[in-house]
Amino acid sequence: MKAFFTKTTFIAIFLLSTANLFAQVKPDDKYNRQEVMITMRDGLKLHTVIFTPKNQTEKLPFLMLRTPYGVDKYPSPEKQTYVKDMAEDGYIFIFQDIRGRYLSEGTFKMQRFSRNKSDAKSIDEASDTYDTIDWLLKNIPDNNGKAGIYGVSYDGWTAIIAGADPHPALKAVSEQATPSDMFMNDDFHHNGAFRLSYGFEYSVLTEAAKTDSLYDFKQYDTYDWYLKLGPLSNINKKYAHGTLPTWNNFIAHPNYDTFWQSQALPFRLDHPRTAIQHVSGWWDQEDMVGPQSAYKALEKHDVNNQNFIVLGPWRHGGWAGGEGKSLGNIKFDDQATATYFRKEIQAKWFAWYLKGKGDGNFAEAISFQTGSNTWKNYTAWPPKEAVEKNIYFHADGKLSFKKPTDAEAKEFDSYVSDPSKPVPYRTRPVEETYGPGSRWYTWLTEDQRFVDNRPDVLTWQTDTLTDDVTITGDVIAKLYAATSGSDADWVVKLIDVYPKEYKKEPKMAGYELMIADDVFRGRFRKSFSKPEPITPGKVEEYTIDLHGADHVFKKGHKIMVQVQSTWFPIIDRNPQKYVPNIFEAKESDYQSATQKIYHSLKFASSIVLPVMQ
Ligand code: PG9
Repeated sequence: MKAFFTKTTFIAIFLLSTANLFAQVKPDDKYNRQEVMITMRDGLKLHTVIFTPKNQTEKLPFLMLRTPYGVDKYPSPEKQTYVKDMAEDGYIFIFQDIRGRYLSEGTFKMQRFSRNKSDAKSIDEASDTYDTIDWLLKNIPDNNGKAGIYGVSYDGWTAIIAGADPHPALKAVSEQATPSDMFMNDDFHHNGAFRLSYGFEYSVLTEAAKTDSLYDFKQYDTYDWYLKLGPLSNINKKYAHGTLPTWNNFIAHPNYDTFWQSQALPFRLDHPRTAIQHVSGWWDQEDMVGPQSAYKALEKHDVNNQNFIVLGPWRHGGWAGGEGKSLGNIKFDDQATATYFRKEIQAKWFAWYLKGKGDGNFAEAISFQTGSNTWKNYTAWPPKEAVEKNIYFHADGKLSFKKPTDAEAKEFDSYVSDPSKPVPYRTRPVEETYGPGSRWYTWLTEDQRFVDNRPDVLTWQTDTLTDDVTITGDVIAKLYAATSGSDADWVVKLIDVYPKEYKKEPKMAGYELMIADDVFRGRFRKSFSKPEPITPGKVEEYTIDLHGADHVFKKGHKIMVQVQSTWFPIIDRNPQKYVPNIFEAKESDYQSATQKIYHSLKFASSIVLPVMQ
């Protein structure tokens, strides 16, 4: 394992102004810095950095971030792009290393979430936040008795968990890209399909050492490494040797059992106990769904209207740094979407809930609609105005809002899926996730033409659109499919195809941009807890949640759907022969299979689109 700054470096470079990256205290800093070890209820101490304004003239709230990625190098808050706007307004900033990471004591446990409340000494991330706030209120003078918490991803998760069981002084939580359910979506699995490269590399990142570490692949293109790995059991046999608790949990819990369910936010959250803002990126390569599903879970019980959602054209954490005028090759008409979020949404929201500043008028859902590139306010998410419309697959690669008839030329299209030649999920080289030069951050915006001619990827597309088609809300694929094997993965991608000639930006002509996509592991079609083999040759219906979108397919563009059965190495290879636990599959279990996607009157595969009228 290579131990050096990895995710921390990435986050630091991204969030902080680079000139001040490793500066701790500078004469021109607007904040004083102190470092303390705060004692938790079980006696263990957490490393905490506290910044107070040098010329504080009023009592101020605390604004906290709790992270596994190391806080020691954070510069004065006005020099951190992410919180600069709030720093200029004045808060007492608290940055804390969570248990077992960097300079805090104790042992790290992935998403430590449910203490035994009958034991006064029992701890989790919520109790650690509670104890920290309690200490701050008593020990840091000139506070106004209120606290807020924010953060991206793991730090978003520590924020939402703090809010699920809050200290009474915790009034506002901005969870940004929290994972919500690690079996159904987010970092470790999607619909039961295992996120191999992320699952392995993140286990190493956080569990191989107390500080971030990268696995040393000794080669640049990890596609080859993962392919040569063979069956998943080789990770422990050859490399990890049982030392990574999270990897061991993947093996021990191949199905949606209580291990996964009891940590999933929809099972844990009841009603909002503080004001809460959820922030999600349309092209978040790690936790796009988490905030949407957490918002949904809380919204059912939001009697005091304190649950809000913000959706934007961002990658994972893209709103926290940079301007947000583009993502990968996609441009947003020169609009600084990330700057806007930080100044007009995040800063105003905290100012209202922690200081009573502003008018307190926040839309229920704020979304940057892609395609039209406009900010929208909605009174509900998904908005009630959207109407479900199926767009159907047809013979000859056609896609249309008309249902297939009996007179279609053929009932299905087929391809051979060979696990020894899996479709890369992004263009090679597939750099290690957080390694140097990695293009991981924008892969969801890559031009899908790179797989167009593969024989194991099927494509359907509409004629050129004569009017805009706006979709706002949840997108669902209804696939009727059969396999010659006894298990199969189904990857479905909804794509915006740019015109062949595109004067606005000539090099984007013909670009194939994914708008919604996901994978479904066939064994879970009836139950995620009790997988079942597929009967070879039998047509089955698969309902695949492709999640939210707010996008305009513009007049002159086309709508495309691609279907494939491998997406490697982000998703592990399905052996395509049913085995009880894929983590224990043998090399000989991996076999080719013929996949058929139906588009007949009886088996009319389609995508259900939330079309705005
Ligand atoms: N996506 C990362 C993560 C969060 C929570 C658990 C595991 C991974 C992150 O960016 O923090």
